Amino acid sequence: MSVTDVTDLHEEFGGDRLPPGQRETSKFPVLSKSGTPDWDPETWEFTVTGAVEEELAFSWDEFTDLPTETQRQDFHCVTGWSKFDCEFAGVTFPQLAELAGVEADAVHVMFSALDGYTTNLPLDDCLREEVLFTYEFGGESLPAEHGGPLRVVTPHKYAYKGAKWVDGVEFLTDPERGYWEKRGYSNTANPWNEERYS
Ligand SMILES: Nc1nc2c(c(=O)[nH]1)N[C@H]1C(S)=C(S)[C@@H](COP(=O)(O)O)O[C@H]1N2
Ligand SMILES: [Mo]
Repeated sequence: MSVTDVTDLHEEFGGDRLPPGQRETSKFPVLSKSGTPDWDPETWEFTVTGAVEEELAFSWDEFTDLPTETQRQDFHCVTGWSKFDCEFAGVTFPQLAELAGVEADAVHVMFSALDGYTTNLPLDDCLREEVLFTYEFGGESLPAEHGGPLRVVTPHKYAYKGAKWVDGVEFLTDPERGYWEKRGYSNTANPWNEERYS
C-alpha cells in the first residue's frame, strides 16, 4: 500500500514541523464537545449540498466504495499538543468536490456532524489534497471517539477545523461561522501563526 507523506506541509507556512507553542505527544487525546454519538450503518447518510451542480447523498457502502488514499499527516490541537505521523485513509476533499461539481459562486464550506458540531473553512482551504474524509487510522477502522465512522482531518489547520462524525458538507456563497468559531476560537486557525483565539 502506498502512503502519501504530507508531513512537510509546514514548509509552505514558513514554520518548523512543530508549530510555535505546541508540544509533541505520542498519545491521541480525545476532545469532544458532548461525547460520542451513536450511528447506524443501515441509516447513516452523508450529504453534499449547497452551491454544487449535483447534490449528493451516500450510504455507508456507497461512500466506502469511493477511491481512497492513505496519507501520513501531523495533527495539531489548539490546546497545545501535536501528534506526528498519523496514518489516515479516506477520500480527499478535491475528489468529492469534483464529483459534486462546485458552482463558480461557492467561496466557503460548512461541515456538519452527528453531534450537532459544525465548522467552517474557505473553499480554497478545503481544495487541498490533505483535507481527507477519513475512516481508517493506522490501518484500522477510525475509533468512534476520534470521529468514527467518518471524520475530516485538516493538517494545515488546528484540529477543530476537522469535524468528527461528519455527515454533511455544504458549499456556501457567503462565509459563515461554525460551533467553535462562534465561541471565540480563531476563524482562520493557522498553527504556524498561532491563530488560536479571536
Ligand atoms: N463533531 C465534532 N467534531 C470535532 C469536535 C467535536 O466536539 N465534535 N471537537 C473538535 C476539536 S476542538 C478537536 S481538538 C478535535 C479533536 O479530535 P480528537 O478527539 O480525535 O483528538 O476534533 C474536533 N472535531
Ligand atoms: Mo480542540
